[in-house]
Amino acid sequence: MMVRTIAAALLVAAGTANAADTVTASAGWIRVLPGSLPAGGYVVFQNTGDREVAIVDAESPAYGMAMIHRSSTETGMGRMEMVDRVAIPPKGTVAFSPGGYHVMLEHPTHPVTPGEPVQVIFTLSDGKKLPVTFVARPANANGPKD
Ligand SMILES: [Cu+2]
Repeated sequence: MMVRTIAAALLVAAGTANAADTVTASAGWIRVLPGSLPAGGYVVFQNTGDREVAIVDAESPAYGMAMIHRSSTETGMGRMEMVDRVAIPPKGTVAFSPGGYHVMLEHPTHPVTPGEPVQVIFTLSDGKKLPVTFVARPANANGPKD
């Protein structure tokens, strides 16, 4: 009787500690470029929890390689660098957008065409996975719908 009560309490605790539930993603889109050029993925993350959660990795079944990059024009020339983690502050949002953070998607496993949904699975700093559906957009797109 006692043991059962404790087990139930542990299950409840484990459920509320699920940080993946506190991080959501919206407005995901991918700018598909011609040929075999890498595609940039953009999305907005929201953390509704009380603790910082970081994005630490990304993968996609539609691409052989997915990396988290950040673009900068600090030197006056466009360049980008690999990023190990992107922290989403408690009660905060972080936008991946052209000119800033993006998911760099390379080596498509099939020709990705505009309008197609593309799944990207992010790994969070607590080990949880966050699957997000992006929409493929043409090279001249500026957002998920325009
Ligand atoms: Cu990049």
